[in-house]
Amino acid sequence: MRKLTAILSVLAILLVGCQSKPPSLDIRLDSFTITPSEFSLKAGSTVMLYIHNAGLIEHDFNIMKLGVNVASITNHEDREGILWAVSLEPGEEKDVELNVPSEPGMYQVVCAMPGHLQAGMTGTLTVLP
Ligand SMILES: [Cu+2]
Repeated sequence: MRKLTAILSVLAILLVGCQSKPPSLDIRLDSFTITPSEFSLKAGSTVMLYIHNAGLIEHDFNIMKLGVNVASITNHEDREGILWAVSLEPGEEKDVELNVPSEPGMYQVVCAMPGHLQAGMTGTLTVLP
């Protein structure tokens, strides 16, 4: 019985350990899609994003500032409306920590490489209160 108690204690510690890890989200970039194109995260939380560029060309993943909805991005260097960005070479995978904005709302997500937004690389991050 004592042994069982010991095993259960270890399991409990392991479970607590798991719960303290931030939630994660898989994001796949391809030519020319962002999957999932719509996702929701809790305001002010920390989330691990596992981002994979499955395409044969460079892509990036940008969260636009709240209220900035771009119809087109023609200049990759124009970073003014971008809140958070990561870029990936073909085949590259990155684990990155995202501090979700504290202001709830709909944030546009885009690939800012020339022409990619127009080709369909756009999505929506809903920040939940
Ligand atoms: Cu792209």
